[in-house]
Amino acid sequence: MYTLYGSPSTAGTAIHWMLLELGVPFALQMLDFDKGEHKTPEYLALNPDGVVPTLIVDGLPVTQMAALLTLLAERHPEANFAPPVGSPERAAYLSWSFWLANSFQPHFRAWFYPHEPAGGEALVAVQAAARAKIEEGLARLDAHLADRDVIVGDGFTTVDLLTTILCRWTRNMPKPATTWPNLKRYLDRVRQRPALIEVHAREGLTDWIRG
Ligand SMILES: N[C@@H](CCC(=O)N[C@@H](CS)C(=O)NCC(=O)O)C(=O)O
Repeated sequence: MYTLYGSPSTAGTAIHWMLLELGVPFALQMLDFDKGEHKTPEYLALNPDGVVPTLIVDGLPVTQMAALLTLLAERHPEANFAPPVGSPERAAYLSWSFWLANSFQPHFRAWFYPHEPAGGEALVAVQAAARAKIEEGLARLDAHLADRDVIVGDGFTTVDLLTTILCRWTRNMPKPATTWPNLKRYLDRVRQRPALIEVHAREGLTDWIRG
């Protein structure tokens, strides 16, 4: 039994979605950011960064959205959410996972929390730079998807799940991911997945899922 600490429409949503895809039992602790529930000493003992998600796995807290997706894919190999170790697609799977988490995702942190790198100054400049890097990344994903239905191999993997969640975060940005035609085609297909529709319903999210 897993316990997920999340909050609606966050990186926690990715793990919530993955757990629903897998159909495994889990308990859900939704933290109220407005009440600072992610900054209490009890929660900081689980996740020292004071962010979501945190997943309790076999009694121990595990953090980082991308790591958790890969871990869950490994723990439930029958669901085929990651190419097996040693398979031809494994290198591309790891490369895209790390690019999304290490190179692409941090620009979203800068976009949504521009005071962190700027220290309260130059918020506009930080957001402009973050926007440019996010749009550059979206263009790369769009080009990659020109002749493909998924990011890696032939089946839906955690790389697609991560890509979709990050694209969702652009929905209120000046140039959302759906502006790019290949990405739109891809996201329109992913948005039909029952578990993604279900996680929107469970987190009370009504925007974006219907296009
Ligand atoms: N690198 C972390 C980032 C997680 C993250 O930034 N989570 C955001 C929500 S999407 C959060 O908890 N923000 C609350 C805060 O920073 O106070 C991960 O991938 O898990």
